[in-house]
Amino acid sequence: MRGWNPSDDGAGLRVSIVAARWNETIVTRLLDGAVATLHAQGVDPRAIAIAWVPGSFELPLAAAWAAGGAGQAVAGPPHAVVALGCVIRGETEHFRLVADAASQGLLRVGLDTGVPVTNGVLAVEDVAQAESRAGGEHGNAGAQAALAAVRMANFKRGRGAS
Ligand code: DLZ
Repeated sequence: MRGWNPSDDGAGLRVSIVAARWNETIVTRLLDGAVATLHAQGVDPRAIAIAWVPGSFELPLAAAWAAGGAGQAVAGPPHAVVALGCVIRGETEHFRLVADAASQGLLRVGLDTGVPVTNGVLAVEDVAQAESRAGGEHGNAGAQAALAAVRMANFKRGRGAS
């Protein structure tokens, strides 16, 4: 039996990030984590496009546009799209609707386009939980989504870890 691990090397990749403005302080930390990770993995800063959208509900459509090349800084469509958002439970069922729409929609964009779309959307009970996952004790979900994007892009282009 033979297995392989896609490379973590981001050289030559174009990555689009779509970020939701709702809970912007948290999402900015996710974005910082994602961008720092992409830089650390060797993605050219000029090949990273960032687009803000109103809320997490809008992320799937924005991801679909981004996957098609909208807003890309460097010529050519992205090899991967990273979606960032933060949905915090409120007093209504709207929380569940927004969180489910975002995750189901992002999955569908990836399946429909074949462009890897990674999910850095937090769905949490409160601000404390969000902070701990946006650079706190539970890491940074934006950084994790960015690394997943590099690995999935390399899976698709057939670059294995050495
Ligand atoms: C309306 C709404 C609510 C209640 N909560 C959040 C949230 O916690 N996180 C988030 O990203 N967006 C939220 N939104 C906004 C929706 O995502 C969307 O922008 C609006 O419903 C307009 O379509």
